[in-house]
Amino acid sequence: MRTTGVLMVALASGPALAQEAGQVNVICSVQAEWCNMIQTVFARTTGIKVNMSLKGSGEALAQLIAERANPKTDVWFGGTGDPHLQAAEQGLSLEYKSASLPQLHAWAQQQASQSGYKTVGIYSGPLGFGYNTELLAKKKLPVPKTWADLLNPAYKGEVQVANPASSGTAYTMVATLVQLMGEDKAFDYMKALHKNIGQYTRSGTGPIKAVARGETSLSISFVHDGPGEAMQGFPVATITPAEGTGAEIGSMSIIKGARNLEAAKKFYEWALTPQAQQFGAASKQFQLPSNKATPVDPRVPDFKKIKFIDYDYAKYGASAERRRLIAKWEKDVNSLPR
Ligand code: S7P
Repeated sequence: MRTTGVLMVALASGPALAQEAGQVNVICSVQAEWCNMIQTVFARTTGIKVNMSLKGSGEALAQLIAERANPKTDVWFGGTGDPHLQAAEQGLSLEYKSASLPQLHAWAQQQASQSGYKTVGIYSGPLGFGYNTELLAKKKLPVPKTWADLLNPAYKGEVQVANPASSGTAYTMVATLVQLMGEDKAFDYMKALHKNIGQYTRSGTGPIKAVARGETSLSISFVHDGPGEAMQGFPVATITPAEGTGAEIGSMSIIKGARNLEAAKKFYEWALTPQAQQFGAASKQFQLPSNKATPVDPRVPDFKKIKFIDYDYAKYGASAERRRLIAKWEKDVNSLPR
């Protein structure tokens, strides 16, 4: 079923309730089309108004820390799992055990249990490379197949990745490399890679959009963000590195002190249903949904074909570790000339 088909069925399946059942304030960390779709459908089917603000994972966590004394957010939907774990550790999110937990994949349940049920997995997606097929061919550059390939001097200025201080995607890269290579070698690697970086962007989704639009040849990105760009007609493809890679566990948390707690719980429960989880693919975003009963779109990356590291979500989602690695990246990598 195509995008509009799923949306039309969802809108037709519930009565258009008057906006009298309250409201819920949601920070949404997936891309705009998905956020807009769930905002519309949830409001239409429950009568609860959704005040939605769009923010990447790193920025969302910064906002929640800033509003800790007087929370304005009820639910944080989506975004990489590490900052959700940090929010849990810092007491920013509320313990809540959904009755739907047994319906979720083990990785989503594990995200919940290791946070003390202060967050839950809603999707997963692998980290890899995006590349512009036309630009690489025009510049006679090879498609990188490994992390090592990205150090090819021919890629000087051709690679974009986000800044780990502002982006959960880029932090996933740092944590992945540290786990894959060991910390010293990973930092040597990132120093070498720095020479090939044209730009560190603020948001994690920026680099693959830049690749798609021909502004740069290569990106380090979540590979599930590739097909949506290709569906718009851009010459973009993705690959995961042969040495192994990490995956995010996109998560959702209810905020401690939520002013609209009942509405927040309704939104949270709804977001874990297969019906709601279909809106990812319906809005051209191809993460693997966490509910085992959600139909999986064929454009979702095939996890069985990807070599994954055994990502330690508890360790790399801990505040002290994230702060330490980001500070080290700023000092040892970002400060170097390019
Ligand atoms: O498709 C959206 C996505 O890649 O973006 C999310 C996240 O907001 C990225 O945040 P950063 O800007 O902090 O990197 C991912 O969870 C999601 O898969």
